[in-house]
Amino acid sequence: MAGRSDNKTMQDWVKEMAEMCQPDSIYWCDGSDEEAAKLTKEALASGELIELNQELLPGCVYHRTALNDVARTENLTFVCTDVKDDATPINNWKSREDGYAECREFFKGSMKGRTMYVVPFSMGPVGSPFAKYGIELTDSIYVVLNMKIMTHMGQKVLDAVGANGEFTKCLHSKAQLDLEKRRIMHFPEDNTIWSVNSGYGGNVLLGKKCLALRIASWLGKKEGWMAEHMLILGVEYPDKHIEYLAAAFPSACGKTNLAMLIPPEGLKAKGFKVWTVGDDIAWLRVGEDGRLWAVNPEAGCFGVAPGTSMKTNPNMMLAVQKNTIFTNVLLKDDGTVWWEGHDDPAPAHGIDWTGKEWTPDTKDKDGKPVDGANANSRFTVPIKQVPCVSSEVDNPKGVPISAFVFGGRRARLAPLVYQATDWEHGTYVGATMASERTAAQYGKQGEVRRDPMAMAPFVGYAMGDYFQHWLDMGKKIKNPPKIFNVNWFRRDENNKFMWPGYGDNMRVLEWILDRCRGDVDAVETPIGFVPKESDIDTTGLDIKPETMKALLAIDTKEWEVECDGVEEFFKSLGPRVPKEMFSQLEALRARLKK
Ligand code: OXD
Ligand code: MN
Repeated sequence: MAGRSDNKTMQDWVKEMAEMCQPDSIYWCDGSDEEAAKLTKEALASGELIELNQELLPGCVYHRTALNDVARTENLTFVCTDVKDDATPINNWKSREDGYAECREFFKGSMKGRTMYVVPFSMGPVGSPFAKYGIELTDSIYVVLNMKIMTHMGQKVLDAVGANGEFTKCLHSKAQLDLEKRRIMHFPEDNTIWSVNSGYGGNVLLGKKCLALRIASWLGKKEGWMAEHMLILGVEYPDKHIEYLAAAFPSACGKTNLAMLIPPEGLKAKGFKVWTVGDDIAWLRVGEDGRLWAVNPEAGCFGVAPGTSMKTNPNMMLAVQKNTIFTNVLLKDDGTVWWEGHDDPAPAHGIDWTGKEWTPDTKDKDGKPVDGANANSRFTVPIKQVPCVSSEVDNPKGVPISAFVFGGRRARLAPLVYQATDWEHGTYVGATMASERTAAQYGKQGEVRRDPMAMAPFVGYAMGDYFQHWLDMGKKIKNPPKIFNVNWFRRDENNKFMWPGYGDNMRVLEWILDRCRGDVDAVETPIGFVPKESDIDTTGLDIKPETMKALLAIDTKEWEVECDGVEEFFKSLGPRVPKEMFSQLEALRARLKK
């Protein structure tokens, strides 16, 4: 049975959008499994999806995007507001009027010959005080099926919105997948998102980056809460007590792996366990107890496939054995899938993400080996299939956060871990995060980019105001999380990673949470508190004491250069950067000089 709503505003809006896009028909989704089965069948028949081996991968399907449509297109993503300075300088900006006018041309008649699906979804458990409701209109079955995994979707949302409730108006059309006419537009003042000419997840699953980060960050500033690009995990102590932390890393820096890590043997033997609440986004509110409480607004994971293996992320490998949508990976002859970094050796033959015959010897016209899977190929999987999913994942109240962890990919400079002295310093630490570019964005890989709180592509308003919002929140939280920075990616003079990473990162999390519990002290340095070497448990790890020393070392000369880079960055953000950020910078410079 199709979805039903008596919300007149919603019905009028659907009608108006349909008049512009001119679909052949309109279908209101109810979110049922029967509906998903029917739509899957249709998409298999049209070729939008390919069926995988149902014995080996039950419920799994495969999808290829257009060749020019494999990642988020930040250069085509806009925040459209009345006042330009409310959105810039990091966001691309258009006035509301110009944003609508330009896109209207691209949407006109874009759904001819297709069905418009009306997808009611909730970010956050339906009925939770955190929840935000949205309706996505789309002409893509791939989008509908992904939304069913990634959000809480269906009739229950229409019921919760009721006749008068608010919802974010999301419009998506693949149109002709024309890169020239691709636009991802946010109208925070109208609680509206328009996305056209793309079929890539980050651009078209409008509940995720568009609503749960860009629009939500705007709402959070207005309403006094936070929408952050953070995983949420719980660490269970031997005494069964669970401490939660939230961590922000730029795209494709191993966030999904960290969210579901398996502690190394020594720590497992001590009784530590990790429980996953979320792998990408956290919404945080101040609770009655004065702590910050977090929910994961999503219901699924949209993870990067290459590099995922039983070594890097066994929980995820187990999760993606059923009911998973694979996008742009290599399709094997037996109807299963493979990607670079998979546990299995490369198959002798397959069809690559571009739809071409592939063997491990395939080379491009310059003689370079060709990958079978796109570097940003993905799997979409219900979070409940992750074996270590937290029992709190649907708790409408969320979980209390003891620590915030920031991190980036820095070959030098940042030590393995350090702790900020207080909330304001922590805000500075987050604001000055930087990382090397990854495959999740178009552009040159390897280049260093400043990425405050890993939110550079996702803050729906001016970055200076966002820093101010962090400072304002600090004043409201009586028992704020402690703030840390980690760097798993430090390299030695031979350019080799010094830290093993993956499950061994638990050794660092243990120190972080011990700091929160007041169980361990630290060395005070100009940049913050750093562990004593002996306080990171390296039992069973083949790591030399001098490597540990190098991992925790601070080179004041390098940090002085970093300060110059930070100053330049803050200045580039214009006059809205709070003065506290500049005083933090000057205080750091003074400490480095001492
Ligand atoms: C993601 C991203 O897909 O951050 O999560 O790009
Ligand atoms: Mn992300």
